[in-house]
Amino acid sequence: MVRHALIVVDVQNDFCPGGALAVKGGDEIIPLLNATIAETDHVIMTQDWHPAGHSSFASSHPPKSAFDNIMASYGQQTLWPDHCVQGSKGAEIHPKLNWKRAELVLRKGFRQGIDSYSAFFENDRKTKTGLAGYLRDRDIQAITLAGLATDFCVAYSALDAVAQGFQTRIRLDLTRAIDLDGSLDNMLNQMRAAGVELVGNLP
Ligand code: VGL
Ligand code: ZN
Repeated sequence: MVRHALIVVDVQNDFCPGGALAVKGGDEIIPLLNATIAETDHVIMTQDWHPAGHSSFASSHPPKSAFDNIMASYGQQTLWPDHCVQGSKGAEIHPKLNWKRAELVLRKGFRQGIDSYSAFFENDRKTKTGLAGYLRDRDIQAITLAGLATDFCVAYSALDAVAQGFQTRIRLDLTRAIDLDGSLDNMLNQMRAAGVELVGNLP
């Protein structure tokens, strides 16, 4: 029997309508996500968790604006509105999500100078979050990814998961995208090429 976990990425207030970095329809996925959580043995959630003044915030790089790019020490970095600040309401997991069954809540993006889209490696592509080791220690070989946003944190996590040898599926119907400058098509193509199984459809 292949042991399997559902990884619910960043379903936090700030990524839902009304939040600081709202993903269109971000909260629409919650009812079906809850039904899926209820029938899954092992549930892991991630939580984007930035210190105030984080280096991924446009406000830390005047006169830059949100959605501009900068060259960070580790490469290109998109700048975002201030979001998911540690301890804020916006950083909380959405109250309608059934978070109680989460066996692990993995926080990421907590280092001042590095962003982390992926649940496995930070944006320098070297710093590990520890998730691969956790999954291996628990004999989990297959994962399904859902959550926000399809083309950033979910896609980066999926690409790292296959590269780490996990059997990896993404439930597109349980994600919603930011779609910045073609990022959705670009990441869907990269995931297909890498061997991520794409299941379901975006609206
Ligand atoms: C995310 C941009 C910045 C995400 C997080 O969860 O997809 N996107 N921080
Ligand atoms: Zn973030």
